[in-house]
Amino acid sequence: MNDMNKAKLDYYIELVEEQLKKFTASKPELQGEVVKAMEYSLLAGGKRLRPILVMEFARMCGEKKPEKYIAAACSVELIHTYSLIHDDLPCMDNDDYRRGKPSCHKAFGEDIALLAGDALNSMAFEVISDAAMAGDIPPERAIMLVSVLSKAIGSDGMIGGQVIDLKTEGKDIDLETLNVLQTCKTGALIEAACVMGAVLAGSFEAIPFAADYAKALGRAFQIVDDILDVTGTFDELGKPIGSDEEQHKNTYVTLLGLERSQSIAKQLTVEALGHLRYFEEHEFLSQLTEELLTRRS
Ligand code: GRG
Repeated sequence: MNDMNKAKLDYYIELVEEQLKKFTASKPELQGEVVKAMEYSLLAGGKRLRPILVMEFARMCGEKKPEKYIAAACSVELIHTYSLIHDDLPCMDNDDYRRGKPSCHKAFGEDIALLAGDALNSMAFEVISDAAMAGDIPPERAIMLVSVLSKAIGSDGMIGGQVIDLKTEGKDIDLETLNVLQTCKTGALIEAACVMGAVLAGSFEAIPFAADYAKALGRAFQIVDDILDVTGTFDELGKPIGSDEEQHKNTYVTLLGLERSQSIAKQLTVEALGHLRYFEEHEFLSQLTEELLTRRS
């Protein structure tokens, strides 16, 4: 990534971090424990990819100041963080570490971690509706955001993907089933983020192009995630490696092997870059998309 785009990435990340701090800072002390748990997981780092996608799509779709949508963009990070907290719970993947720190339930207990995830989930929709009520987003666009986001994370989206994941552990599945699992579990939220950017900018004709890009990126992203679970280190990933194999998960690597997975991720990245050509100023996102293929965290 060139220096200008690196500076832009850093700027976006800074905006996201500042906004996430505001979400929990304004909460009362009475429910202190759950707020601390929300804050702990929200501010534990992470690439902040999803809110960046929202803002960048809004910008590429003609919004001169995508920063003004920072709160709505972060709604997707609230959902992402909730999904990570719940995914780490003993009844799900039972992971002790996340983003280099003890996972939320290890730090706060299962009860509080479960509730922190629930509260982040509702906060995402509170944030979007509050932005509309404050006049920051036209109401009809806010309704569309709620529609896009809620569909992406329900039983036809993220939750559905998690169910397929749980129910196919230790069983042989074919590539088609793995693709459905991925599309729901990882792909749906990434697609929602890209589409939400187009919606925020009022560029409804761009939605199919944003969605096509997101589908290719989302699959490449998951394949790289599977590869890193085998080739990464604890320091890079902030969690133990080899957990997919330990839990008998179906992944692109277990199904296709490392080499073929790498080659498909590359192919999908090229496809994603092709979809970006619809957008005039796509250089930043093109570079970010390429970097995500070779990421180490
Ligand atoms: C249990 C509600 C519930 C949902 C579970 C999305 C999900 C479904 C679980 C999250 C765990 C997981 C491995 C999802 C696959 C998607 C993925 C690659 C997540 C990691 O996203 P990154 O790399 O994480 O963007 P950071 O830490 O950078 O934000």
